Amino acid sequence: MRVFDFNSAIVRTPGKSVVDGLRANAGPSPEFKTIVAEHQSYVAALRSAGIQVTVLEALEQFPDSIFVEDPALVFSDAAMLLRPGAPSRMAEGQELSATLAARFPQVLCLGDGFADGGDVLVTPDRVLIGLSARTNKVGAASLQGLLETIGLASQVVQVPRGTLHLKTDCSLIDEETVLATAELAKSAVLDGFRKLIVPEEERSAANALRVNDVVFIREGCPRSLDMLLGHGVKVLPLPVSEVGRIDAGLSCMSLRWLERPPA
Ligand code: CIR
Repeated sequence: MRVFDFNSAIVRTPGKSVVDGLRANAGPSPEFKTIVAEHQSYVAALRSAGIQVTVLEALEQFPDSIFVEDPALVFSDAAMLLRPGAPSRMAEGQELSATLAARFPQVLCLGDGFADGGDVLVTPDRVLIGLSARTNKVGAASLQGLLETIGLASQVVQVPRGTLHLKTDCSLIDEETVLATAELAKSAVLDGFRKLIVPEEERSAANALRVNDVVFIREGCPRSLDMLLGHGVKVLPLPVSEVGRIDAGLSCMSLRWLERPPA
């Protein structure tokens, strides 16, 4: 099985408060109706890729809670509740715990420090954990310990300064290839991978998402689209301009895993 083979996902419906989601830079606020439409096309795209999607209720008290990727990490054998580095997001994990407990054989909890799922890139031979403003050294070390308990090797890497998460700047396209910003590609973080580098004016295309045989990319990034098509993968452009206003993209709106049939 490939690390991007999935049959199950969890998403959360956006609440009206989503327009107050965290963002690093000032700019126009996102429009609620358009975020809802973007979320719906994302869910439809997951379903069209063969995923059974569980849609959780909106949580108005947590504006960023549609970005379910950050407070948890999921694998076939275990789910992990993380400790998001933004204070306003810290309690989002508790809101997921019953859902995860009902679906996974075990739910492990990060003990110390902070770690966001957006800083975690699962690759065939190791899990990369990015140090960022949201994931600190203690959290990364604690996460390495949890991963070890389920037999996964990991490596801690540095996210470029000013970049929200590791996966803001890169995504796994196939077992040997990553899509990345030039800034991340020139560091040693992705050594060993074939790198497809997005043009500077399409930086946000680096947060793509491989799901089974298709790669979701941000709509409106023609050069990145051509590069991926030239690489020989099936690509589905999706609208994310409004979630992009609150620093989000394609990976962050779901938790994805391969649920194995009972033995
Ligand atoms: C935040 O700043 O936490 C949200 N506004 C965006 C989170 C995006 N998460 C991700 O890419 N994994």
